[in-house]
Amino acid sequence: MTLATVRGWVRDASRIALLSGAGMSAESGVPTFRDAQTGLWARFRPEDLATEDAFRANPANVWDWYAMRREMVAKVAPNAGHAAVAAFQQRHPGRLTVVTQNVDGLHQRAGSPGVLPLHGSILEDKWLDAPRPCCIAQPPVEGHPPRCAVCGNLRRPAVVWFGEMLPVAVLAAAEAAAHACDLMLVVGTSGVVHPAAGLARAAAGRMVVLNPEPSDLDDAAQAVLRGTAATLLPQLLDDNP
Ligand code: BV8
Repeated sequence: MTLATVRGWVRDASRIALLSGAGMSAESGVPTFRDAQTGLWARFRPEDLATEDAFRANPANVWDWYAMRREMVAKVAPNAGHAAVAAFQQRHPGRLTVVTQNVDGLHQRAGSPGVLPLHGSILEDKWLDAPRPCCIAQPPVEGHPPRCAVCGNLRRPAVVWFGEMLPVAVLAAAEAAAHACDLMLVVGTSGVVHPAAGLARAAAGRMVVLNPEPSDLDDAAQAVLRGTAATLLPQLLDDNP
């Protein structure tokens, strides 16, 4: 299928779901997890660090990994792909829903409304164990990680770790968007992580993969556009006939 065909599908679609992964933010300078196996995070395997067990075993190590990523995310900006999606949403209120696996907040910073963040946010923290009155009574003591001065409860990144449930309401809204859409654009994901990747296969409408490389979702797609988010999305979402 060509870009022109998919542009026609976008034009004809009344409800579009967009599922994004780490590749959506690659052109903003955020390494993807695939790159992590070779790139900046070569020394860390996300699956080994992004778990509650890893955090409990070595809170400082995991906290510092997230602090480094948070610092990096604070320095980057949304790219032309994020901007094209947000602009389309502003021109066509309610017609496109963003469901993201990313924790970097770049869709939100680009101005996309109603983003469904399946895996939470790297920019926020929460208590590791259910907070007690002492945890709420005063600010946590600074540290790697910060902790409650009284009971020692730790702060942790407000992301969904491997082995943790996704936020129920966010996942339900994402599933509803997939089931209601007549077109799903799957942008920058290897399709390896579940249940997020399953949303692409649950799309009621046509499913289109946008990815410079083959992905685990290509076989289920009605079209695969080999290209990057910042190149393809402005071409797909520009409203021109
Ligand atoms: C759950 C937040 C169950 C953290 C993330 C054993 C035990 C428990 C669970 C499992 C298990 N085995 C399997 C599972 C399921 C597991 C899973 O899927 N594992 C994988 C590794 C097989 N899933 C879970 O654990 C989920 N929870 O199952 O709970 C449960 C049920 C009941 C009760 C209790 C529990 C939770 C999964 C969420 C994990 N958290 N993120 C953090 O960020 O640190 S996932 C994390 O990795 C990212 O958020 C992202 O979603 C994922 C990486 O995937 P991608 O986004 O696809 O990124 P990737 O680098 O892989 O690919 C990038 C793509 O972009 C590539 O295709 C590339 O070609 C492309 N690209 C590159 N440049 C560009 C581009 N595309 C476009 N433009 C470009 N410029």
